[in-house]
Amino acid sequence: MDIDELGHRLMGLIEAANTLDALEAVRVSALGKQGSVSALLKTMGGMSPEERQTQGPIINGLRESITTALTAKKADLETAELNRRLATERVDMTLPAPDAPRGTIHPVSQVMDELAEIFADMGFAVAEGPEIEDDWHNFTALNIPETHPARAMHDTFYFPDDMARDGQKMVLRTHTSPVQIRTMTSQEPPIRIIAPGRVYRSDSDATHTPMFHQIEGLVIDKGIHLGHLKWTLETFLKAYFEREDVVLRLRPSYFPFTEPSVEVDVGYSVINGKRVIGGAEGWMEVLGSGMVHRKVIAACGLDPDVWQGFAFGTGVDRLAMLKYGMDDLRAFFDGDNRWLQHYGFNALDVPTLSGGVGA
Ligand code: 2NL
Repeated sequence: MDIDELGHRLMGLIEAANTLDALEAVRVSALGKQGSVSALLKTMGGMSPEERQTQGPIINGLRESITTALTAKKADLETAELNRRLATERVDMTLPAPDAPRGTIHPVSQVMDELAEIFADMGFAVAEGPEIEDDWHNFTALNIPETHPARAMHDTFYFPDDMARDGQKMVLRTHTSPVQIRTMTSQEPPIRIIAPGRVYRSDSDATHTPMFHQIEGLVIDKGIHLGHLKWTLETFLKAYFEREDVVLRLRPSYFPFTEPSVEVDVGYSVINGKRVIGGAEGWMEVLGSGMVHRKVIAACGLDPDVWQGFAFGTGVDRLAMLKYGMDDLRAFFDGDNRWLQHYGFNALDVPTLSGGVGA
């Protein structure tokens, strides 16, 4: 077969190839190790100089034109393949996006948001403070005597002596009262605040964890009395449990920082063997409270003959359990995703009074 004829035949095969695989087979048959064009190129080694001068350009020309034709055909086939895929493989933009894995708002966070919302409606601001406190803010200013059992080593997490600040021993706060002390010493009354946050006690069993969440409330103004305390707590508990039939029972009690001190029970009914808040078949304790002790007001630099107030405190974790029906406190802090998916809240479920705080 002469070179011209080989050229025509290869050009025909290139033209006829209608897949990339077929084209590759043509390339190998021409330019591969055993290829027809490669064989021609090899013959040049045995030629006389004159023969090489005439045949060389023809053979190299053949190789170049075949290479060029292969490249062009390959580009054509690739374009055709792309066009075919563009025509057949469509993305349906109307399909819903796949669900992204979503976390939940922890019930403690949700309840704290609910409480902030309820108390904001009554004019209370949210106050925060350090979790590492000094002895004065956590105990002394609250009229808790040196000998009080709450100060005992087995109840309170104390920092080592060499971490004392201004001669004050440091502790992990055992309640959020020090936040209220800090507010009283830094702001002018009237004061209406709630102080939610983590607190710590050296305690651990089925119903006690070394860290738990507390919320305290404080009102300081002129002429404040127990009636204000009762109305505030009743309004709060009705809004929180989303029931009008919440009944309160106030019992005399004792706290060093309040006088008189009042323990607040809320009535429950038994429905299908379960305790439900509302009615008065039985009572459970939900809050501690009282009129702020004169000594506490004075310790904060205020005149107790001018300023009075009430305060209350309760456990956020327990409030959450009562409203949302969990029965094991320890699960609150395990970080078990199944528990969080079950009891947690949608991030967009922001509590509002108009929507029902726990909606
Ligand atoms: C309870 C009882 C209570 C307070 C907390 C308080 C704070 C200041 C002054 C006076 Cl700054 N009182 N807080 C008062 C009464 C009770 O908590 O059983 N907590 C779980």
